[in-house]
Amino acid sequence: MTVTAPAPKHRRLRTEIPGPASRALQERRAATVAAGVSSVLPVYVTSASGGLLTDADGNTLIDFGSGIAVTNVGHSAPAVVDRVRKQACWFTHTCFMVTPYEGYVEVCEALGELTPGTHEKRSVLFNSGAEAVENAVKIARVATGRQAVVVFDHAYHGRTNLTMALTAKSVPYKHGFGPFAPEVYRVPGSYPFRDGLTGEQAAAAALEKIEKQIGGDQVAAVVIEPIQGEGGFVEPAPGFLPALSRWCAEHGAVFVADEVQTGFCRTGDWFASSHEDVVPDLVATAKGIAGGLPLAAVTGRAELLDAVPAGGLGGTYGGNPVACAAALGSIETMRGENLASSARRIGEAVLPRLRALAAETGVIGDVRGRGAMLAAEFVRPGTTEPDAELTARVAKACHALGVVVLTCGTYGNVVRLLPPLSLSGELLDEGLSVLEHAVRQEISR
Ligand code: PLZ
Repeated sequence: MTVTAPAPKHRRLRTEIPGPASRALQERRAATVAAGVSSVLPVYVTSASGGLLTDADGNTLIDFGSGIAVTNVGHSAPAVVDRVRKQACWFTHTCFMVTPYEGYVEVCEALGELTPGTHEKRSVLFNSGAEAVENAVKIARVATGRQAVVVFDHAYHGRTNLTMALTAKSVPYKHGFGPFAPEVYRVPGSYPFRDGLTGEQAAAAALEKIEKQIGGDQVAAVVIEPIQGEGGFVEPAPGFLPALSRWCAEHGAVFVADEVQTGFCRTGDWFASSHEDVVPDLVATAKGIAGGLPLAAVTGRAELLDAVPAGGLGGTYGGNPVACAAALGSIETMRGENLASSARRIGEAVLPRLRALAAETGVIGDVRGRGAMLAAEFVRPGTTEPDAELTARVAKACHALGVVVLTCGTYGNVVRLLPPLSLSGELLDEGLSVLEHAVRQEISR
């Protein structure tokens, strides 16, 4: 069967957003889908390509979210589609823990090459980012024989019991879901816009807490997002990550980089840790790894991963062959099209425009980000007081005009941009114009 998917080239609104067909689906959904799972913008998607989502009413919307930093190579990259199609014809599953297959090994080989550092590495595959982070902690505990895990303010690491404990924000991620896993310690991170500290100062504050409240010889792992994602696209001040990484090396603790959102060319490099030449002991990856199929990994020092005895790591679907095929197609696309440089070009186009918008309007206190992981933090003019209400209105106005933007941040006051790295300059420009219009419109209300 040959399937040809629609490939529109322009944003086009045929109805209000969401339109009648999406609204009808939303009604059906309410009667059957749990209320606990919500959607940012309930337009029901029928196809997606070239950075455009087409919905059930025939509207086409510019995608500045990439399904939360997943479709870095686009929604249906040819190399991903071809390899998935072929793999699905040959076999969909055997379970790597029962009878293995080459795709899993190939993905681990690629991860060993692409993640920072030239030391001997091993990888293990899972289904989701939370599972990867949780397993990184399991590995660190076995390898060190210690239990304490250090995490940071504004951190997001997932929704399983252990990763909820690692995540900072209560509502909506943790509220009512306790008790949480023990031996998790939270310390301040580095949030230059809000703490005004240099990277060295912020690291000293965090390390003092760790040494006084836990003890350097008790720490199994320090788990950190090199740029925080859900917590507000917070880029630590230079020097912060290297200082933590050095401290881990000196104290026998495992430095775990959660690159679930920052990985796979998103920040203009294969991994955000490389920006300051940090070489994590373990790297957790997911999202962008497989062009939209569920796959995740822990990659790191051979002696750490191999410390867990056979049978200690795994799962029925971890490293599913179709997901591995998608990952190989996605990595091939990133390499072939040099998507890291595309991400840098996106950043270079977007940052000056966001800065100009900040200067013009006074409602954006900080513009930040790297590559195609970009953000504007909304505040009341002249202060650092978060303006979540304006942020929500701006996002809503963008949605109504056919541009999918996401918000984030502990205070809900950050608009984040995560376009597919393959997005055309024309659509990027158009989406940004819509965002600028939305901000001007909402502040003049
Ligand atoms: N670590 C850094 O960003 C997922 C979650 C959205 P999963 N971020 C989006 C939501 O509301 O659930 C994420 C992340 C970082 C871990 C995760 C978890 O990855 O694949 O969602 O489990």
